[in-house]
Amino acid sequence: MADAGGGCCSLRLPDDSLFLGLDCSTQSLKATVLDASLGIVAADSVHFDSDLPHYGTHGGVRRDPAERGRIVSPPLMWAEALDLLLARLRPRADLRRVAAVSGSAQQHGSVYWARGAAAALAALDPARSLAPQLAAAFAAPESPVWMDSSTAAQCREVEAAMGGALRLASLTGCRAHERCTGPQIRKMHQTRPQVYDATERVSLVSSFMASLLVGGYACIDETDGAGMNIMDIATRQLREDALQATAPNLKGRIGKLAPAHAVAGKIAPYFVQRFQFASSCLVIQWSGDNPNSLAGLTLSNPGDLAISLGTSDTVFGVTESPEPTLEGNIFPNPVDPKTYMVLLCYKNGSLTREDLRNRYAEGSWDMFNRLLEETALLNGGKLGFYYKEHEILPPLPVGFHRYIVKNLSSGSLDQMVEEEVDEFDPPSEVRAIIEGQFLSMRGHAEQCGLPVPPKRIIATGGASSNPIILKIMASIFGCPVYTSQRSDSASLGAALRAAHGWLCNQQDEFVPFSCVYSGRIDRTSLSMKLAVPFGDCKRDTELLNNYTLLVRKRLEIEQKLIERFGR
Ligand code: XUL
Repeated sequence: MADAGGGCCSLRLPDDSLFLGLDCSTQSLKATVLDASLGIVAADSVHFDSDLPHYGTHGGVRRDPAERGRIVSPPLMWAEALDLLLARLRPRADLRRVAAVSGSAQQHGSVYWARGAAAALAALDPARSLAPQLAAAFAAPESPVWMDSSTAAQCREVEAAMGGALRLASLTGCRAHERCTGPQIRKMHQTRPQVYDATERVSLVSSFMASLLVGGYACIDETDGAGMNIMDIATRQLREDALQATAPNLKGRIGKLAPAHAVAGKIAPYFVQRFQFASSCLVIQWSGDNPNSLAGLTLSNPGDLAISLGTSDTVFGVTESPEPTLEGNIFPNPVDPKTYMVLLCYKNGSLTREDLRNRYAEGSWDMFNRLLEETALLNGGKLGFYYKEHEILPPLPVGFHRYIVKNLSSGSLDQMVEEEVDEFDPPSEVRAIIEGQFLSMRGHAEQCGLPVPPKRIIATGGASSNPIILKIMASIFGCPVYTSQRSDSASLGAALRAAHGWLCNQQDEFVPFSCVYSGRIDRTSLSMKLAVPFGDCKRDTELLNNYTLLVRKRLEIEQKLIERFGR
């Protein structure tokens, strides 16, 4: 029997087994293969824009020139990427030894399968690749993805039908954000009824990929399912009222939900014959990329905060009693059915940082860092709000806004006044984007009930390799910052979840996630590195108090901007 806590566990993964984790993110499909002692055997990736240029994506997506805010990706591209990635992986990892595979995918995106697609999935011919066999399997050749912001009208309709934004958040885990799948499905039903009528099944990107692997429709997992506005966050069942508020005859098109640790099925004969997987290989439910990162970072203690600095910036932590708010998303914890994860998601992440680098630091990260180091902490009260994409948090359209906050030294919010300006000097612009992003994260994390200051932050994603950015993060949050040894925490998390699902299946009951890694963390890819220590000297405490004031001021200004420009 497994132990109940996070301590030692007598369960072992078979010595010669491998566990495959895939991550279908916005820009690429990645793979991480772990052996039974959690060492990384192989890792690889397929980059959508450069490896599959015939789909014409930029950053993995297509922006509709005819409809502002409509952002989509072709699901056929994800299927082709799976073939390509497995072909690349095969010479480097013995796929016959893979005991279980699981995956991670960008959250919220929806795939519309055409009538007859289930039959096509069940009859995949290993002599031909996936793409031509599935070309006719979609009722919509383009899937709306998490970056889409074209559903404002549907969001308001769903919220009104469900008794308001906050009530919807307390019932389903979040208000109707534009990227949430329910409003996206409603829009499909309203604006492209021929597509909705022709749809046999709706998958999330995660369950879409799992469906390819099992050769039939895989369930949506309860964690990623919480990003749809149709699942009851307490019972983890579809809600009749929310389904009705979304689209007619939806329940059958969604199918059943399953826990993230459950088996979706055995791997389909297509993959056995084409890539030499064992026919006993289990496919464990796929889930969203943020939940998989939580697993990959082995985040388990309240007070641990993860900040991922990628295409989207996300902030997440574990809690037993989540607070529904208008800002955050609550998802079931993918590796612990008793707890939840709270997530904040920003659309303006790395692409916006890059834009500011190009404008003010001659396109060079070295110069960007030099400018950060030349400028003082608190940036002389200069607050920047940079939205190159329509932002989710706060809900504001594209635009840059700059303010100088005066009298910060008064120590009192009442005496601090802000003046709007057109521009800062280039070094201050550079500091303002970085400080601004962290001030916003700190303010909103606190509002969602996540502990601030946290005990520690684990930083991941592309920009977490920038030590100067991490130093600013530590000063603003008032805690040490760690980095994970691996940048691909989502595919690593998926590989660990594959092992977890395999163990749960073998034991025929849920076993604690810690059984997968207990006693092995320090010797494996799961170990953390202290990137920025945090002292509690008087200077740091004073600085933290000043940042607290600046956070409050920033949230105040955000509200004013929402009143002026928000919808
Ligand atoms: C989370 C969200 C994004 C995507 C990015 O709610 O929309 O983080 O999951 O892939």
